[in-house]
Amino acid sequence: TTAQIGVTGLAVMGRNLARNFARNGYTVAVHNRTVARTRALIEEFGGEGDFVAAETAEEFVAALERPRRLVVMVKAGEPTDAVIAEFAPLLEPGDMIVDGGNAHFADTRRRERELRERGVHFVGTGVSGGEEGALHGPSIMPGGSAESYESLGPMLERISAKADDGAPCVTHVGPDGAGHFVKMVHNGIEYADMQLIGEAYQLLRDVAGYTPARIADVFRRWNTGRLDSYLIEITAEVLSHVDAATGKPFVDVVLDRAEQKGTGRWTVQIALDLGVPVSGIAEAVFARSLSGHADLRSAARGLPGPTPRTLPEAEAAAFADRVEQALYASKIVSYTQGFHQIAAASAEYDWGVDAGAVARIWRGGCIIRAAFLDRITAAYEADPGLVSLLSDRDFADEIGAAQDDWRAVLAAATTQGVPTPGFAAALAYYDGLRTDRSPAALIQGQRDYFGAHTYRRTDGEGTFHTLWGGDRSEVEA
Ligand code: NBP
Repeated sequence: TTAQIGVTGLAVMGRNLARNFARNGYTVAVHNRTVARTRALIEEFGGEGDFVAAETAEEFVAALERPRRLVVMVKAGEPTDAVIAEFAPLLEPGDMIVDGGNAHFADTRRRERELRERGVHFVGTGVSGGEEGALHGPSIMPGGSAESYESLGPMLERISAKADDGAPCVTHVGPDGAGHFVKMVHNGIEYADMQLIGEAYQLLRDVAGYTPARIADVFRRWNTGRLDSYLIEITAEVLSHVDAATGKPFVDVVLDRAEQKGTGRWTVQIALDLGVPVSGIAEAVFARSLSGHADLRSAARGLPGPTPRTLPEAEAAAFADRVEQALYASKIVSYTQGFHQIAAASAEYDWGVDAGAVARIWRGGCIIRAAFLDRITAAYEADPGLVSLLSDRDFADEIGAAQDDWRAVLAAATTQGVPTPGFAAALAYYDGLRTDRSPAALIQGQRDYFGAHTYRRTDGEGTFHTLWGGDRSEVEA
């Protein structure tokens, strides 16, 4: 037998991806460092399609038709390098290694360069949607050479999620690390979305005085409108769930310390390097971090705050509507920031990423899938050179219509002591961009005062310094 594709690394993701290929009619070679996993896959799911079980790297490579397509689904980091080191000597020019793990894009760039020297295509590929996505159709974000996409594209399109209009959720994102970069920003946006939803929940609870079950109903209603999305849907499910042991709302028995695996942190680290303000994503990462500092939190427990006061029932429903406006406006801002980061990296690394296509392939098979993404695609289709999502007329109109409520919600949050770093950062970004004159002028003055760092003037060309320690005359620098 010759297999059209091979998957090595058969933990949850690899196993399900291999099954997905097999269920779509491909013959799939399967391999795992620990042979027991390979045997278990064949035993449990061998009937689902044509699998070729390989116990050694040599058997695995020999089972693949040429040019070989070899998908690596192992733990990101050193395991990926170990697997590449094991397989690369067995491959021939034209073969393809598809890394479907959550690799750092800089690692992907390095691996692609190294393998290119051997004539092997390295295709760093973002795969979103977790275990279920891998089995039933993920959103797939492949990088690498255009030539490799010609060979892989049709197979990836077959196994990918399909959006509501039937379009496969996969596109060739761009060369080398572009796919993994876009996957990383996807995860960063996911952090921001979750944080914003969390803040909306907290406001409905503490300001509107709603129970979790009632908040679930509010989210269900929102899910029929412009916020229609997977995350809003599962939020309603989680909020309406009752703990069997105690009979309490599930959300009240879960320890409030959020964990993270690191792609959100990468997004922020890299944004800092690129000089892109992704404040919404950063606040989401920091909020998780803050929640985990049990020592700081217990030390702060006695600090004074406002007297808790919930709204009278008659005002609560109107407040909930305002929270929807604030959530939607903040969401527009966090996507604006994420797409800015993708555009900045695309320019820096010469990737030529099509932002509209990225929004299109996030419409299915991934955690941030949402009706809203159609709008982003439309915005970039209307103007491929769009500087910012906020400069799209429709988004600008919507955020303009939301702004009074957005501000009112933040005012209430501040007065009542409900932390809303995501909503607040989004509004500060919006106002920071909108403003005619920012205090950056003053900062330039301060920098020139203490460090002779110079400044430019609003009324002409050139760079200047004021002799602060002398007669305060201005000199050309
Ligand atoms: P894990 O990330 O838990 O990795 C386990 C796999 O890596 C096993 O097959 C293991 O082999 C293999 N492996 C390790 Br660990 N070290 C190895 C080495 N030195 N040489 C060869 N193989 C090695 O699996 P996962 O949760 O299925 O995720 C796979 C990839 O997909 C990861 O990069 C992950 O970040 C990414 N991802 C995961 C999700 C998700 O929802 N879980 C979603 C999207 C992307 P063994 O069986 O011999 O120990």
